[in-house]
Amino acid sequence: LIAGSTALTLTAGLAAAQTVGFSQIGSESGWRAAETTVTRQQAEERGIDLKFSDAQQKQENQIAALRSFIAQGVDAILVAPVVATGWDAVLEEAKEAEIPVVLLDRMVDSDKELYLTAVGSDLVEEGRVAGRWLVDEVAGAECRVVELQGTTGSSPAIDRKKGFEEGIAGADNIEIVRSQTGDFTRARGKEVMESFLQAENGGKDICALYAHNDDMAVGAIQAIKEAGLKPGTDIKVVSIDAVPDIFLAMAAGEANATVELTPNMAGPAFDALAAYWKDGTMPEKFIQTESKLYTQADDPQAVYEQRKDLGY
Ligand code: GZL
Repeated sequence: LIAGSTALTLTAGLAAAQTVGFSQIGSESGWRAAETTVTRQQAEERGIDLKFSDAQQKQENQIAALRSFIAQGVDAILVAPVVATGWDAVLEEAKEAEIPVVLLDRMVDSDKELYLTAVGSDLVEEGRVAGRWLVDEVAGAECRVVELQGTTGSSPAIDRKKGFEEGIAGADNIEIVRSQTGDFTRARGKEVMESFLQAENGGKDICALYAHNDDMAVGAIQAIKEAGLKPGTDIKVVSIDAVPDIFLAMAAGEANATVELTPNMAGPAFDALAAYWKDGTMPEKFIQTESKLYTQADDPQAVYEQRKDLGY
């Protein structure tokens, strides 16, 4: 009976355009906006009918969206889970309904059997790359670092913090003296950086900022300038995402390094779903995207020109 129903589902699935529900976190950063743009483009190119839901960064809105997609009987669900915990029940319901779920760019703590696959970067490695860059950059000099963390409880915030600490582990000259969430947004990144500057002798005691994404770094750069200091020289700035505006900052000498995160998570996700819909092919549980370090040596103005129209 199972084989029959699966075959029936597969056949039925192939008949019409596939319908995919996408529960997106929100639009908290330029990177997130680009991921949405690319996902819509990928769906369009593949003839997929995409049902889009913006959760305004609230998990309860994502869970409600998933339940709605299940009720609609979509052929698959994409979800970028805002935080790592609290997904078991709704993922069980999707499994019960035989609707494959693909995680985008963030992970969940739930059992791997509850989702088809996950597409994302090695978030710990991104933090290591940022940490190693700072070790090389300060070359043994004493360096007090402040850290802007991503959304509390999200896998990027947890993993990027862990990775950076691993990256600087061998360098006793580098110390993280303050660390707080800026929720991946420019506004909060600026506000928290203002508090760091006040607490650290007007910023004179801060050698570097590590921000879990470029948007918080861009907000922090504004705060550093308003405090009368030079971002990129008085305070080194290293972050993650490689959004266009961080390359503008680098070209102006106001930021130093970023680790690229591709916004194209949907391409690999839709590829895996196409194979699954076609003949039940089970993908790897984790499809990893590449990360690349960019610094001021990489012609940031040219990189900005290449990226500025990609939907960020
Ligand atoms: C990381 C992703 C993060 C981006 C931020 O995979 O979840 O969320 O780095 C975004 O810009 O808010």
